[in-house]
Amino acid sequence: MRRRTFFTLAAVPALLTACGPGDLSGGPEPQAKLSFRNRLRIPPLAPSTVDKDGVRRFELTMQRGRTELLPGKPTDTYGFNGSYLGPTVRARRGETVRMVVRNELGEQSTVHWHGMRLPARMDGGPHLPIAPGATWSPQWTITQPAATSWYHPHPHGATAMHVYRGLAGLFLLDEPGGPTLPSAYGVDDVPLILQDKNLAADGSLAGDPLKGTFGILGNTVLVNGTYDPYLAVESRRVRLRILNGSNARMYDIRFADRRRFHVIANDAGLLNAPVEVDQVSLSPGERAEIVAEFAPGEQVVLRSIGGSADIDAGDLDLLKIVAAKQLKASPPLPDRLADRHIDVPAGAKVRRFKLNGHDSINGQEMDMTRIDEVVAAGAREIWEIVNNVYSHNFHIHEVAFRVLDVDGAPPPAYATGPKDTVFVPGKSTVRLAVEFGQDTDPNWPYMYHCHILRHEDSGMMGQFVVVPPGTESVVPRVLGAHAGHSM
Ligand SMILES: [Cu+2]
Repeated sequence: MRRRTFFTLAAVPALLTACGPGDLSGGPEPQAKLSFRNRLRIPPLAPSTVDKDGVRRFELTMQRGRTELLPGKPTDTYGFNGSYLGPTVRARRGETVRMVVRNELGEQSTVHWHGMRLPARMDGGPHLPIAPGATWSPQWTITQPAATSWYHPHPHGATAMHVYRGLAGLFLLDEPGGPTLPSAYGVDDVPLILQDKNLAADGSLAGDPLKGTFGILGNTVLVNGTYDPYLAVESRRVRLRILNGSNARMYDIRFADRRRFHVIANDAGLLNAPVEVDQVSLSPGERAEIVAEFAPGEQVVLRSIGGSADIDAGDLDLLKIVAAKQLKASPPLPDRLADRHIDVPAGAKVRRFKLNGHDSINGQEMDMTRIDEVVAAGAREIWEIVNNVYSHNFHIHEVAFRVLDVDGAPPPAYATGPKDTVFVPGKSTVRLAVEFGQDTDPNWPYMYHCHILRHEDSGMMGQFVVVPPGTESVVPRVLGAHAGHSM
């Protein structure tokens, strides 16, 4: 009934932005106004089984398909267990999971578990290709706190295209005994995967994600693959897990009426306490969990406002939230959410990373055979990211970090939680307190890189290994073509 009412209200047809084949990357800004005609798709939860050894098994098949990104205009896309995006994997701290990944794309790819603390051989970076027709089955025990993580391909030089075509999914980590928060998936705990695309008039994915300064800055924003979406909610408080899954676009997210809401988590887990704001900014790869309140019967639009960065769009609608005439009560938001402190000791090691142009770090392009940094297991270090050019960001595999400062000033309170990806504005320096894990392997590296995928693919990436403390100086800095490695 509510749904019918909604369609009556929103009966005015939307005008698509002109987006012919000439309007490719660097083309028109996204359309500012939507009419919210389509119910937001919610990625299904991934089913799982328990193997004989007690390990929880998930199956993900990378496949090609056709998807109506624009209604009535099916286009060629990639997805996991479907034609576009992937199911939401959900597991608990303490569990051992086995991910059975089958590649039916007809071309090589990889699957990286973004935000996951795990052994380097399970990480799914560019050293772990899955050949066409092959299956890769990494497993690991989840040792980290609750977080909104995600998964996506990471084949060197082809990440941008594989993600752009649709390969991405959420990987939610729960923690037994955690705070009471909205957690009914798709009901009051709703994922929002933001992606911008250059959709041609026939609905096909246009643009070259490896061209221009930033690759794809698209003319159409999709949420969970849904164009022009609305979300119907039935409870007073709703948790939104927002992932910027775009190739390059930044979003500065607020409600159209500027209502305040609470940020409860950054990329790598809960803040120690909720932080009240009226806006959050997310660069590609970053996540935020927010809790917003709604009044019975109201409708409010979630928007991205034009910011000052060169990867911002102008003001644009993302999603309309339509509250039911009667809303269920929600438990109060807890005052405390976690007790986590990512600090570095006095005299901590400092590493500096200069981002150059769009294709190198410290003057060097990514080299699969070169180990750039050797880190002791369990280390706490300061990583200083120096950016003398335009917008970049920085993602470090395996770790959680805290942003110490941006050009000497502390980050906004809502961004002081555990993170794994950070925006590095043009002509700025960002310092991070980085917490490394205990899994060691001198032969298999983790990556750090710009998560603007055009830059990552072009070589703005480096490699580090984590080794037993005291062995740093004896680790070979050149990776041989040893067993299992594919260069
Ligand atoms: Cu970059």
